[in-house]
Amino acid sequence: MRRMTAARTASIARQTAETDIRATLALDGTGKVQVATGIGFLDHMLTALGRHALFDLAVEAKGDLHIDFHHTTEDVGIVLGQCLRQALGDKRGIRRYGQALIPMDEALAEAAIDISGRPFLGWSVPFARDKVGEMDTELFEEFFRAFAFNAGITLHVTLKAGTNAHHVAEACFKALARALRMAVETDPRAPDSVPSTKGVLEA
Ligand SMILES: [Mn+2]
Repeated sequence: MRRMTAARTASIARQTAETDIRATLALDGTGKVQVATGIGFLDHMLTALGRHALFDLAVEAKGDLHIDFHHTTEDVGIVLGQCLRQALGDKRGIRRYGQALIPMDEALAEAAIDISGRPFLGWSVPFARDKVGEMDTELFEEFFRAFAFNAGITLHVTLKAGTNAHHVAEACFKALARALRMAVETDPRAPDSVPSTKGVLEA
């Protein structure tokens, strides 16, 4: 069966002493997003991620926010990464590579992805402020790393310009979204092959 018609979806529930998270992901969606993590700004970012990747995405997280937002942010990244890996299956027919350069007012962020099976995060995104809303800006790197490592992708995020922390974070999530959208798309020239000279992309 060609990937165009296969259901590229995932559903994962993960519970620890720190967080309880349920997520569903459909790669070939329409950008329908329903998220409730208890962290307003993270909900805003995940909404942008799903919308601009044209994923259907649902996330419900209950975390130990009385401590801080670290566990919940990182664990949502873990679960979404696991969802991406599961939804991609053997990666047959995908474009594999994706990149996006996304402006948001004065901010300009670039994301480059290789759905390689080799987890890596290159993160060059300085923040001028420690917080955006109630969220520590250092947590964005934690989210992106958890996502990349659990998805099994190589991901580089580079800030080219920007001073406003809200714009910087949002440009990074939108760049991730558009790069993902490109990388997971079916390649019409090779819809039935795994895009690797090895013939295999590690699941
Ligand atoms: Mn915004």
